[in-house]
Amino acid sequence: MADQKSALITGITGQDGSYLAELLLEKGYLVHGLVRRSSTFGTERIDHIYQDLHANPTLMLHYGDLTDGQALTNLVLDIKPDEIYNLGAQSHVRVSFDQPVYTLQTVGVGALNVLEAARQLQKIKEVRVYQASSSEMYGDVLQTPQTETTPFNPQSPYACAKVYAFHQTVNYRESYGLFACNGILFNHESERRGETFVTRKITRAATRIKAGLQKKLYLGNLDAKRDWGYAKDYVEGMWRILQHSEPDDFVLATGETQSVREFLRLVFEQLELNWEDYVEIDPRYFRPAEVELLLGDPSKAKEKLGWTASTDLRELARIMVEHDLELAQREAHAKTFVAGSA
Ligand code: NDP
Ligand code: GDR
Repeated sequence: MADQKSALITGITGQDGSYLAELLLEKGYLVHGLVRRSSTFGTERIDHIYQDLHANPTLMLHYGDLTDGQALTNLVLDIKPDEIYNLGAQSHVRVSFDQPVYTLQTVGVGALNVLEAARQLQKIKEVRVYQASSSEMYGDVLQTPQTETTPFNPQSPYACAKVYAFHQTVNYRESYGLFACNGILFNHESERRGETFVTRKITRAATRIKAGLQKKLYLGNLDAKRDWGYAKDYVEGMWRILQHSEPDDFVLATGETQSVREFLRLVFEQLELNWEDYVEIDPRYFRPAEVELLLGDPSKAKEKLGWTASTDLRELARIMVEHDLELAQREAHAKTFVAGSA
């Protein structure tokens, strides 16, 4: 198809990358994904859309790493995508305190490598770049709610690296006329969320407790407040950002904020359990510096992109609990089966 659009997604094996790949395939794109070589496949989130390489696929995976700029540029010049979505990152805030330099390399230098590759491609054809910026950049917030003009005040190596990537994205737009955009996304979760992020940690543990597989859940700061949405809604927003008539930066958020404690209550209540009977605080999950409150103002995205988050926290909790309960029940069944046959 001569007019078929193509896109490259870094971080395609992650939560957002997998939903974005599905969305772009539905829209008729030819989708390329960057995957890291590992001793295991690590493609669980995209296995259901994987296509046989020998059957004219619309999804193609390429080995690469954001820290290898030369290989990234070679790939981009080879596949010549119309759009690049840079979602790859060491994305765990707590872990970034343990691995600050590596986090900067993937999040900061990685984004710069993507921009450089796009700048080379731009000499041949127009390309649009989406940078996965984060509400973590607001850190110890200087203004509430946070908008596109709220100053950044990062509180972790991860957030500092994202601030660097944000400014480089604006810099490439202004210096080279690159169609480069930041989506400043507030927390978004799903049944595909990594299991060490707090929402999924809670839904996995609560459902395993319900199924008799676990007794306790250890957590850190329950008072932190986040603006939590559903990842599926947010990848639609990413796509809209790149379809806009001009390159710009947008906040994507729900406009509501809730504490970790409130999310706990919602999840355990759906399972007819009292969270206070199961949750204990373990200081190892505290962070050297904490972001206490995030609340986004998504007005600009609503006005210019027609985008709004359509899933509230109760519904998000319901979706995640339903998914994880089935997982826990399967796990419990497998255990009984093994015990029974021993
Ligand atoms: P995940 O942690 O689920 O996915 C991260 C992806 O990045 C994975 O595919 C991972 O590959 C890949 N990756 C990690 N390091 C490298 C590297 N060196 N080279 C290439 N790929 C790499 O993150 P999410 O899907 O939740 O988030 C997507 C992006 O959006 C991230 O940049 C994140 O920082 C940002 N963000 C996320 C928000 C959220 O609430 N989810 C909010 C705001 C921003 P592998 O599978 O091999 O580990
Ligand atoms: P966050 O997400 O740091 O906001 O970054 P996370 O779910 O890790 O933490 C949210 C809040 O919950 C508190 N918390 C705990 N967090 C974890 N992970 N584990 C615990 O046991 C625990 N107990 C309490 C945290 O202290 C924090 O306040 C996510 C990532 O997806 C980033 O990549 C993204 O940029 C931001 O969201 C927006």
